[in-house]
Amino acid sequence: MRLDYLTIFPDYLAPLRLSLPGKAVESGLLELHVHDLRSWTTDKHRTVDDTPYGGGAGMVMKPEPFGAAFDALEIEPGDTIVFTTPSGERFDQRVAEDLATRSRLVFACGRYEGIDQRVIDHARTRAEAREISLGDYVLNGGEVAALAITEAVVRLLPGFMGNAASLVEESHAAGGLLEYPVFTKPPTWDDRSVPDVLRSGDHGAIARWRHEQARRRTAERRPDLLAPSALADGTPIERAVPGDAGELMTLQRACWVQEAVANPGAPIPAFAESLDDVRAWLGEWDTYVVRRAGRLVGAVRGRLEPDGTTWDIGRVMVAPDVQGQGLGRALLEHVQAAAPAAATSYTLFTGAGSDRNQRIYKKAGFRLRTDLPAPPGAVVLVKQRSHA
Ligand code: JD8
Repeated sequence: MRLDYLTIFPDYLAPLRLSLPGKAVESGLLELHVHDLRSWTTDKHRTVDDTPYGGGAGMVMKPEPFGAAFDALEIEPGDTIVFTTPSGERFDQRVAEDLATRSRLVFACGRYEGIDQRVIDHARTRAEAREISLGDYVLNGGEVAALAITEAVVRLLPGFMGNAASLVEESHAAGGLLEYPVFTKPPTWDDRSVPDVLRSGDHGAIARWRHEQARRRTAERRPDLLAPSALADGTPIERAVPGDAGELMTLQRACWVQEAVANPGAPIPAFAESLDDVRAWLGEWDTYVVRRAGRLVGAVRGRLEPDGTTWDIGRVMVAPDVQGQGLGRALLEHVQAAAPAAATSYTLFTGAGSDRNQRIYKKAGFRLRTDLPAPPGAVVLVKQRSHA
């Protein structure tokens, strides 16, 4: 990837050479070019700004230097010009992942009151042009944003980060949760000990603990990052609590009575479970419920398998009298969105004879996997998680 920066403060971008490992530049993975915009001025004062048409405070950056710079840098259609600006699209991990697919980014860093609009309009005629904001606060120029965007993008380039696995776990990847708490030696410091589970060697328990910690942190600090918590009609999708066990048992019996009648004698755990059984699994699964008029009418559960990367989905349940309204699909989407960042695939079981359910899951992107073990009378469907 080639990175160009147009700025009137080239020294501001000197940290680029410190923060991006030199070996990435030496290996050719990265090409960095910082340009002083004044190189493309033509007057003796090297003027880059002028008073705003229409009046108002401050100065506006003139279009000519940018135009001359774009020509000199030979910017072409396959390039991407990034204008950092408070009025741009909000920069986040998804934008970083998108920009990381480009072969060349040219950062146009404004100052003063901003860049003459005709520069942006011109840029759109010769390349992809993106106006990107670092966040909802006002800086004095675009260089800080260019540095932040650069770091977030470059670290995603294949081969840049030594341990690619750490990229997968990161919280803001694919709409994930906040980071879980991390610990290192010594085992006790300031009379504070590292959680026992992290020293247990039980990778499944560790993954579940980390997921729960991340969920708790996210719910406390950034509930907006949690999976969409409502149906299209505004009905909330809520986390089940232990007190929901009775209604969940009733719902699952209602949902499976049809299957039990259709398949006499078939083993249907969901139909046979007691209230204590439901209470038990409620403590092990992330379970989500939907209520209508105070009645529990839909539920779904998910949990991370011991491998730490497979999100196990189960008990997609919709009360028989409200089926056919898209509630099952919404619950299935919700439980996928709620999967932890570490999850790379989803898996679920359904009745071997449940053609309708299998059609629904296949339509949702799941694929039948007859090569994988399944409980008696059931089949496995799997879906790879897309990080789009
Ligand atoms: C580029 C000039 C200053 C902005 C008058 C203050 C990004 N998230 C962000 N906040 N601020 C910027 C940003 C600010 C800039 C320029 C980016 C060029 N300014 C101007 C308008 C109001 N002054 C940014 N990315």
